[in-house]
Amino acid sequence: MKRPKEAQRRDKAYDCWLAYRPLEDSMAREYRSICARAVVLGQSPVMDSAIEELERGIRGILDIEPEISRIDIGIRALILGMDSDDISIPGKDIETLNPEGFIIKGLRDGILIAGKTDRGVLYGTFEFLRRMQMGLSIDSLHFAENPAAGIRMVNHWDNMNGSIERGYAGNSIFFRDNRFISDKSRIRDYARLLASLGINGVTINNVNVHEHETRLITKELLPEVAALADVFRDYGIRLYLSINYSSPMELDGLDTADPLDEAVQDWWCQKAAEIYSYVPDLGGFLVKADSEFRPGPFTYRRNHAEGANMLAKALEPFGGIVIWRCFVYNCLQDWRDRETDRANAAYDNFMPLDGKFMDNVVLQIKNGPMDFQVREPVSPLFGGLKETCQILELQITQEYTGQQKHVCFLVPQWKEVLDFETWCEGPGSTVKSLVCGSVYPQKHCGFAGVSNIGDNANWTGHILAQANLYGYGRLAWNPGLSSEEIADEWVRLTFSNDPDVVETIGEILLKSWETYELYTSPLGIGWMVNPNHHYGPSVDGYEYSPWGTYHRADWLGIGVDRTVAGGTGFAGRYHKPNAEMYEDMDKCPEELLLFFHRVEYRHRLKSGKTLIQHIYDTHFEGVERVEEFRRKWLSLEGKIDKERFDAVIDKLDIQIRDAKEWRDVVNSYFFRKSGIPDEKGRKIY
Ligand code: GCV
Repeated sequence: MKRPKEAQRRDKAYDCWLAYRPLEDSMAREYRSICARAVVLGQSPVMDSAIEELERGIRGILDIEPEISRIDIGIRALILGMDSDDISIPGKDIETLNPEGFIIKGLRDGILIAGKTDRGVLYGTFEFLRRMQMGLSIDSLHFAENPAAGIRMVNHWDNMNGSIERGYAGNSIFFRDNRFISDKSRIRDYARLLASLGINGVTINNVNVHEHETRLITKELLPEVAALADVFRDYGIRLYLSINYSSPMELDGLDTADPLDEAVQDWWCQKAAEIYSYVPDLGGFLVKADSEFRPGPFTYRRNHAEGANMLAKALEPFGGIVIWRCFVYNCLQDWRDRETDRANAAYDNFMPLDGKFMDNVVLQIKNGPMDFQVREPVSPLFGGLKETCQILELQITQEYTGQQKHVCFLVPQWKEVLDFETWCEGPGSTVKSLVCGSVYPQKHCGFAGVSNIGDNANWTGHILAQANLYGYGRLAWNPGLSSEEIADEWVRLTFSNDPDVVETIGEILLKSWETYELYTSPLGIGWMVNPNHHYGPSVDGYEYSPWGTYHRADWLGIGVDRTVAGGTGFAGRYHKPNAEMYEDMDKCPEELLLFFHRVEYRHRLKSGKTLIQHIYDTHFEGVERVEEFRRKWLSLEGKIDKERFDAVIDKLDIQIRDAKEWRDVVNSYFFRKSGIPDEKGRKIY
């Protein structure tokens, strides 16, 4: 039975990293002397959100009620200031800020939190509260920060019937029964959570836009879209809509959606004017076209630049952008065909179009060339595209990484992607610098993350999965943060500053992705999941299917030859020296060996083990590590509240059971294929 809303609100985990717990007295004393008074210079709804947050934070962390005043009367205080014609912020550091940056610094009479805009002040306020909650010394509060990139958005795959595609934490917080949910209080709480990380954009509906969602851009539903945009606007977040490329046909009976057809172009121009009359600051459209049965320009023999530019022209007068996904591949492949390689698809579709997109079109590129697997190489479009606005798409929701039943902290995976050296302009051309626009400066750059939240009382199903949303937001703000720093912050804010808690949960988080990889699909080959829902092992689940996701295991070996010399040529899509590294089996990083090469079971890896023995060993080790997570978690009993303590144990029990299933299915499969026994004589079925 669903719990009533109020009970959900009282769930210990509901406040996530914004719970604002009392700080130990020794640390609190120093802060109290400043935070008893706050002077607010500047007025706007976003400033109001900052004040409300500040009051809430000070009340919770310091147990005092701050006095808020609108004039600086020169007594010791916290000063929140938005730079404007009437308010001048002291010092030169304000000049170093971009419109979303902030400074925090000590003044003779207190602490100043300032930005050039109200959003800067809001982000600065959250940062101040974060540091205070972590018990950092007040003397350390002297710094300026700018976000690394302009687009920092979250994509929801929510459907209007309330379901969420690949959602593992309940139903949508926006929609129910093909209507908008009228109580916006939970959405407001969500906007706070996002703003606390510096997220500034949100698409509310699934990229697979079905019948009801197609109507989001009609008069009937635009007032509701506008009401939602109002909630997010107060937290500096712009709303975006996923649209159906065939809207002119589906909504108004046009006989084509051809982007070069004048009637279609006019239709979109008028539609844009109508949409912006309801939501004047709509961020724009997100488009999945010609992918997994969604309509797109290919139907009319037009390319994706023609398709995207047509929409971009319609949005341009209103300052809107078109975010166009590169997840375009043939999902009706013949598994017998060894030449077509899904890994090549996005690159082959989009590279020839580099430089042909308008500057309000942004290509959204998944981190890997396949589809959010536990391990993939980086998409070669990063470093390939030089003249096109681009953002990196990461999947926060754990579709292929344990579906929020397994702990799998994805920040270490994302860090590997961000730190990947593409060599497109020599050393330093990392994915991080590309998506932050410092290698090929473009008008737009940044990040999109597929949301992992739902209406579950704790938002994410598994409490430890909150760390993925937190980590995504922090990396989108500053991709230079390390996994360790992010884990440390999250644990301190969410649970406690107690060193045992910080160390134990930090260790579980930081080892969890590697652990998940150990007991699932080996060495970069991916998939091996049950079709459709994608949970649990089925080694041949997609092997004889049209989806282009094969491992090609037989009695001798496994892996896909993607070399230029004898395979599908994917390795050659990278710049040197990456192309050479992937091409050569001896140089290829072993964690990606089976992605790039076909390897015999008796082949010896660098560890000296054969491939088959590696598969057996890692699958046994993966389960042992999850059992160790459980033991470690038990050591925290009494140090964290019982509600969250028990909830995580329940999830770890499920993870142990299902990791064993993975271990036994995968090991048995390869034992039966190869006939080679485990050297250690362990039980294989
Ligand atoms: C929203 C994968 C998922 C689909 C998802 C698609 C996409 O294929 O399984 O559910 O569709 O990616 O990213 O568009």
